[in-house]
Amino acid sequence: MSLEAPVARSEPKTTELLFEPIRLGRMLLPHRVAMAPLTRSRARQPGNVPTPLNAAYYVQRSSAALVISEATQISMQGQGYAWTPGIHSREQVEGWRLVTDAVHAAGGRIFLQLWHVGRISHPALQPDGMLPVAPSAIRPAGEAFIENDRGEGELVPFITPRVLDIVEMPYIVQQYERGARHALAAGFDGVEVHSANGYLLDQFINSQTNTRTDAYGGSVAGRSRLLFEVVEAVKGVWGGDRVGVRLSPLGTFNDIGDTDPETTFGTIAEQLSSQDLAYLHLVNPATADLDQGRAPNSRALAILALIRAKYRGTLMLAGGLDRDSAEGWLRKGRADIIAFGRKFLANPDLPRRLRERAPLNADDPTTYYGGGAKGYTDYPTLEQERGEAPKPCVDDRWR
Ligand code: 8OZ
Repeated sequence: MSLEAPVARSEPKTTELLFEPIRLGRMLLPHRVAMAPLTRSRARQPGNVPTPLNAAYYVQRSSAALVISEATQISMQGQGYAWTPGIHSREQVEGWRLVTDAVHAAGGRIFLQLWHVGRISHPALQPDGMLPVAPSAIRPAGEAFIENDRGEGELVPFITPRVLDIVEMPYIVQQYERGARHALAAGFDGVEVHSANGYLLDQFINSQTNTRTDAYGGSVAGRSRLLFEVVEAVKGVWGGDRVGVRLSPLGTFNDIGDTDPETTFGTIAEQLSSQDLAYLHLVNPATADLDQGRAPNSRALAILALIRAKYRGTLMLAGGLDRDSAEGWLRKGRADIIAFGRKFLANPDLPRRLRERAPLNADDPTTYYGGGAKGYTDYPTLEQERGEAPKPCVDDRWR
């Protein structure tokens, strides 16, 4: 018999950064595979209220390091697409409570994304058929997704928005503050301020959509004033360590653009750095390149490096990455956490699949927006595929 102490047998230790724990504010995330915010347009009508079906969808994905909810309008004025959920009514708060309770019971963590679309809307979605609001009266190219008289989704051309008067600005900030308070009441772990993808805060930030000559336009300080007022108000509700901010430097979605994005977003990143936030979340400016199998363009890599240098807190990055490129980008120090959107949509157990290098389900773009359980809660886990667990028995009766 050996006199040596028995060697403890354990699983081989992974050295992959994707599966290393990381601190986020006051939470300890078990790994670095987050779920990106994804618009799915399946809130109950009327009232844009989250449902048990929505809770089933989120709980299926609760093994994410952090779930970030779909963009959620903070007011009727802030809505820009049919059937997206809100966080401004009592019913919506109660609906979100179903989601947060289910995610927490499954051991997950979930932030709510606070959303005001600004000009990316239409009178058909606005209270009393009013005009959408924006920093400047500039009509976006493209079409709004509304519900028509037959209750179907329909695309209609955007219209020219109404300019926000400077006296209205405190009321915009109050909408975000109320949304933050409601998110707290609904049981979330924190909030992400949606300041990306051409919506209201991004419309103020980008020079192409903001031609104001008052305190909310002009210099980067002026164009980012609303964002920082919102961050201050939301921090007042949550504390900085439970607040994230999402930006999309070099973004063009929703007809947005800036004449000097390096200065604009570099300056904002530097100023966000002293806010002691939970994280800064970037939409990867190289997403289109990566989606098309190309190397990331040099301007995208350079602005990422610039923001990484200016922002000293935790950086989350979303868009276009797969398992190996995500790991590679973490190793290169380009980000600390990787958020996956389309891959999480189609693979409820994505962290496990990535860890095991299991094949991934393909996502179905025809069921991204609207509808019920199909293309929403019926993507199988590995266990279900292998017949080791019952198929998801969620159907439209949940609505
Ligand atoms: C796609 C369709 C509708 C909304 C975003 C909230 O881009 C969105 C969105 C994306 O941030």
